[in-house]
Amino acid sequence: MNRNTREWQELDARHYLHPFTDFRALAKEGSRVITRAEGVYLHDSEGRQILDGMSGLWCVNIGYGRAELADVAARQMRELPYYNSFFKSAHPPAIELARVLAELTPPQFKRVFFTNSGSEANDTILRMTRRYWDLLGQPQKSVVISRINAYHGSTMAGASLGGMAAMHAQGGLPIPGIVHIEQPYWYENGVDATPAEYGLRAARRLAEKIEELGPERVAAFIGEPIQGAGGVIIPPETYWPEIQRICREYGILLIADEVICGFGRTGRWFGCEHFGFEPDFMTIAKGITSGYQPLGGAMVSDRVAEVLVGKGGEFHHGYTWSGHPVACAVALENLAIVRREKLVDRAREDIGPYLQKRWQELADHPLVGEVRGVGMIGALELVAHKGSRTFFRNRGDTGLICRDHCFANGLVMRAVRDTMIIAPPLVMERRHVDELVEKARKCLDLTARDVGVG
Ligand code: PXG
Repeated sequence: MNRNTREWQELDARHYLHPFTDFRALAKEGSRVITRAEGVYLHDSEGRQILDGMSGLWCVNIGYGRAELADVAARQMRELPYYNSFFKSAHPPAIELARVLAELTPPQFKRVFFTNSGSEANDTILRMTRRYWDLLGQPQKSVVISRINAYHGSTMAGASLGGMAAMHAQGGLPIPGIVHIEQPYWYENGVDATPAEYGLRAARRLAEKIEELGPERVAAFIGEPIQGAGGVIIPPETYWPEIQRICREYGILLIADEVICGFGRTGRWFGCEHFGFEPDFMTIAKGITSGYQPLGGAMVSDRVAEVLVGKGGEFHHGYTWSGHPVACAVALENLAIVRREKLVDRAREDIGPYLQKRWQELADHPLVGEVRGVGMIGALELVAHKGSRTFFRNRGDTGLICRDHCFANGLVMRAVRDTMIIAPPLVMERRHVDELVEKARKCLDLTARDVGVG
């Protein structure tokens, strides 16, 4: 596998269809080929070093190059590379991981259903939710309420649960029985209110939608504690407690999609603990293995298990790789490292607050309308006029310009429309945070010059 950049790009353009990509445009431009990584740095085929401000895709929480994980994977492949959990079978890595997850998750969770991704976990949860109400003799309770601009994956159910208009426009989505309400995006939607007031207003959209549909038809509400792919939308602190109150008032299930927030990103093990609510299901993936193996899961609360397990009957659902032994063994070692190195406490009390303090310094930049963040996640809203909260006319163009400057200057910072977002590895040191913020400022300057702001 020793080719030069040009050769990689030609083969890539000819044979490889990338996710979320304009195939034709990329084939013309050529991909950036990442060849190796160490700690918090990526290295590309041109020998350039790039600071990874996104932990891969929100997942490499313990950083790259951890030999312990490679060793565990090799050992597991020699001992038992594969066996399934269908037909009354099981194996130690999956059982052990299920036990550890019961320990790490909030007290209402003691059971997990393994998948290979967050998308599959959300498909699983949608089916479990409907089966739950079915078993309770209320099959008409089948509608799931989600939010506009949510991201819950790319399978048919995942993309339907998500609220991305561009995804819905391709392939006849959403599938029936899924509806969307306003997202709790104070900076865009709450100009006339304090964050606290707006949080309540946004949460009450759920009650309005339930009343409109009829509570007897509504099965569940799903939300990311913080919307990641939607642009790191951090709801006001009044939002989640009110959502929980409404779910309880109407007796509907509450699903927290913890694919990004889970495993320490916010400075708590799970985002619901940061915001103080108790979901009935949690979607998990990404940080569970720090990306060293594909793995996801649906955490099932006791309330749901009482019915799904308690009432018996086969649940006709599962994947060949559900609870894959190598993925589970790697997850166990990854979680042991997160615990041993106290990475969650560190995100809450040490490196997280340091990142947030330095990140906030960017608020004085003429392009930056809002700086937000918590733990090891953050966002900058780039705007045309910060005083009047005026967005750019062609939303998205400025974000792309800034993102390209970041790449050219050795930093991965993602753009969602004109929102610049970061979710760096939890193992970052202060010097890495300093480098990230300094590079971000430099790229904001370059962007401001290009778009004529400031
Ligand atoms: N839920 C959430 C909250 C996610 O962020 C998924 C589900 C789906 O997980 P899988 O493992 O099926 O990808 C995700 C994934 C982006 C981006 O552009 C984010 C994700 C995936 C791809 C791109 O920020 N998150």
